[in-house]
Amino acid sequence: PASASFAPNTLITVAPTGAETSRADCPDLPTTLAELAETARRCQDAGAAMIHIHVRDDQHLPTLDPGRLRDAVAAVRGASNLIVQLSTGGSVHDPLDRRLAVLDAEPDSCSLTMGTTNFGDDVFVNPWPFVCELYQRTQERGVVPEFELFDLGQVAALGRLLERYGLPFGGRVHVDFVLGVPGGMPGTAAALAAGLAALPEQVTSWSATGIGRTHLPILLAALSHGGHLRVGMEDCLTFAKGRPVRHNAELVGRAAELATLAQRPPMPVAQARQLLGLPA
Ligand code: KMH
Ligand code: ZN
Repeated sequence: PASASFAPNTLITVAPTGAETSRADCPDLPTTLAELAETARRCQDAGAAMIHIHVRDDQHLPTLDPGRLRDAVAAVRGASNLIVQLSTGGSVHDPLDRRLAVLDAEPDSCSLTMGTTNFGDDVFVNPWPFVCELYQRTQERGVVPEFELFDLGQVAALGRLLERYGLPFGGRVHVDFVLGVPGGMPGTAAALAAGLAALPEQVTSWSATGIGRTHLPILLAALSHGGHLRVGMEDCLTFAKGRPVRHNAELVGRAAELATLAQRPPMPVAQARQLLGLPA
């Protein structure tokens, strides 16, 4: 099973921006298209193969504006070869129809969260009919989903989804555990192990990310369990105690070093496309 097999190399995904942090609180957060493009280039150089994108508007606020999403996809493709994954999670305030329309921007991949989660003081809303609708649209549009798992029940829900609608476009099933959200699974190795033990048999690869102070422990746990990595300022703004992250490439570079130390160096983009079932 995917949970037990050790991939030769490590897919590193960077999630550089997110929807929760304000530019005022974090001036180094990349929010403009130029910053996104520069981030993509530097993160690829540092070892990333995929980028998970949340877009901001001219006021640096989260947006799902269709034109802006298309521009972001073009900006990243112009600056790098990274696999482009758009967030369909958006922010907790985004309506479901806007989130479905993200696929119109024609990314390689999109995030697809497997259930509703309390999200700090907010609620990240993912009703089952929405999950099914979004999944079927990815199949129709030829977009490879990355299933986001914030809680153990969502792992079981993925099994139900795959049973009912079959495999994703490309035939591979890649999931990402997001641990440490207040309201979701805690950011512990034990929670990750429980998630891995529950994975449906169709899953072919997995990554994990820990939010906030769980970032580094979960990175190490993922490496030691043979998984892939997601890092970035969406998930973690502190590089070390008292030392903020200055650039996403720092987090990617550290992940690449640790993966190399674990004898699973960063996966080149071409190999990552194969892993995810994307055309060469
Ligand atoms: N911003 C969160 C509410 C995703 O990108 O798909 C949802 C999120 C998950 O970040
Ligand atoms: Zn996201």
